[in-house]
Amino acid sequence: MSEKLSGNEAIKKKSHLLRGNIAEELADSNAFVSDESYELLKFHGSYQGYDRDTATARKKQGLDKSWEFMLRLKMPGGRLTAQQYLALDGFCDTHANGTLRITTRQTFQFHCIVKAHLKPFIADINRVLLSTLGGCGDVVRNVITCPAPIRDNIHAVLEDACFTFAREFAPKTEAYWDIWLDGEKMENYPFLPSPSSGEPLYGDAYMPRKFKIAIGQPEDNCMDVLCNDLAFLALFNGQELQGYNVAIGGGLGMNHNNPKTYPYLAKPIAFIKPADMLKAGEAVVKLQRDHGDRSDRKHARLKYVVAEKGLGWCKTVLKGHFGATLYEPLPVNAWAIVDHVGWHEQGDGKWFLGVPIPSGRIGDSIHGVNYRSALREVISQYKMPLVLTLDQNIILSDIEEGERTPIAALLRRHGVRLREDMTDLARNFIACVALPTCGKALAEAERVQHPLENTLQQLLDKHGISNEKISVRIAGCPNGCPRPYVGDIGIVGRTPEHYAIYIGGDFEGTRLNEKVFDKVPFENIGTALEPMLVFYKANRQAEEGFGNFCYRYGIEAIKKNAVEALSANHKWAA
Ligand code: SRM
Ligand code: SF4
Repeated sequence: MSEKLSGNEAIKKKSHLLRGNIAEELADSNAFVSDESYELLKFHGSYQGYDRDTATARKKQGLDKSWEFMLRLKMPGGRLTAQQYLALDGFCDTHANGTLRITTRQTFQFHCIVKAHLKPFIADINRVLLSTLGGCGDVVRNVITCPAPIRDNIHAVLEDACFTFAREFAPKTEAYWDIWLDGEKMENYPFLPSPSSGEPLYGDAYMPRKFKIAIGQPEDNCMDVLCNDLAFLALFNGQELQGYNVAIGGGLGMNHNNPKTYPYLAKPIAFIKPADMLKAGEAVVKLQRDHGDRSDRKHARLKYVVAEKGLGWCKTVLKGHFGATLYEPLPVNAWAIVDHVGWHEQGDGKWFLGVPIPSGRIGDSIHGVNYRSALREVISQYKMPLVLTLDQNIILSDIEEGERTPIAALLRRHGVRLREDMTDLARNFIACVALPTCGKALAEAERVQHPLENTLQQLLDKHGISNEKISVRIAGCPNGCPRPYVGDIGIVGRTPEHYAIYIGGDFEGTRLNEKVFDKVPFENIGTALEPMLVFYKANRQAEEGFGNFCYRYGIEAIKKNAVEALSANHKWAA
């Protein structure tokens, strides 16, 4: 580790707890902010970007980029009320591009906000008791957990743990209220602590990098718990919580062609008793706060500490902070994912409905479907509590038996496909935002989900495997936002209109997949996958998923077979 700190460390340290020059720059006449404020704004929930669709044409005309901001809420466990949703629905017209975007970490993003609207937008969000503080930046990000509104002790425990962490690890700086609300402080904030004049846990340099926490259970790994820096795996005996297996060091970001960066799944390090959960969480945050690499942001996540220093070393440091016994992790035999989309009983006589939203984009006239109007109408009428899922969908809860038919009819009237109207492939398809708003995108993702899904579905139909449960995740770049490295099939942007293809992860999210092809043109993705799917159909065992089959058979063997089957005309298959 070099001694020289990265530029971001100096920016954080001299910012007076995230204040910097943000207030002054919000008031000036520029359409953009400085590099320093760009970094600090992330902690407040916003990224500055520009419209990548128009950038080249504007440059040719001698015009500046069309600057815009993204805003991300922090919404622990994805929970919100009908009133909050309806307020956000209105704000996306007033301040953004007329859409709400559900993220892969259970919250909302808004896009295309001009600078003058940032402050009123954030103030509006706070006035409905939601927040953007810590949505991005080097802090504990949105804490995630199972979204299923099942009214039993298991789900109450998971939700309670999620809210506890969200409250404890929220940044405490007063700068947020001063900048966005002119010092006004909201009463009855559900998840935020009272602001204070210091940051007792983080200190003035905050964390070395983003830090992600998930609370899950092996019986339902719907949040890909092992992709987080800190994963709590709740272990129950019936409804009774026994304690948590703690796993550390998950993270997916990497760079193509830089083997020093890699995706990594969190490694189990200890079992702890229920009462020690918060103390254990704090110990892991302190481990990363003190030992994460602050000299190189590409090497700053906890995964590199775990991979390079080893679990034994990490455990010794944790013990120093923890002070109590860290037991050996308990064995976990079977992992599963429960589908929360569709109709489900809550356990209290009521129902919940998981509504599928392709790529999480809630707008109107999207491939002929009015998602936004549908949700606004149903939520206005029934006022049900809502939960966002980890795969970009939304759950309507507390539905009475007699309300089921009219609710389904209302949604279908706007063209919304319910679970029973869609294939397993469509159900298990995730795409990240990518172009035109994401500054990191090398290729399209969200905007090509629809045609790609159609191509792949036609392939499955052609080969008589239409009903296979195969997860497909497409990302515009290797950062891993739609978690492409833990699905059956990962498709990762490489250069404009070209993708790397990964296979051999498992549907349950416990194993990383591996790259088989590089720089495949978008129109050839189906061609590349076809021989593998044909081989799968011919050689799989009963009930064997595509990723598990590839892993059992050997990724190299699957690739070799595919290369032989493909025409020599395909350079990428050579
Ligand atoms: Fe992400 C950066 C979108 C979940 C790994 N991610 C970005 C940025 C902010 C681009 C940037 O840095 O300029 C993207 C904003 C695009 C836009 O226009 O809106 C972005 N990430 C997203 C979302 C919206 C994807 C989605 O389609 O839903 C997800 C928002 C999560 C949230 O609500 O907090 C999102 N990002 C993830 C996940 C998945 C997860 O956390 O479960 C990962 C992989 C896990 C991990 O953290 O390693 C992820 N995002 C990254 C990385 C790679 C980090 C690394 O360690 O290398 C970056 C780049 C970075 O941080 O430098 C990144
Ligand atoms: Fe952007 Fe890459 Fe994340 Fe997709 S995976 S949202 S392209 S950073």
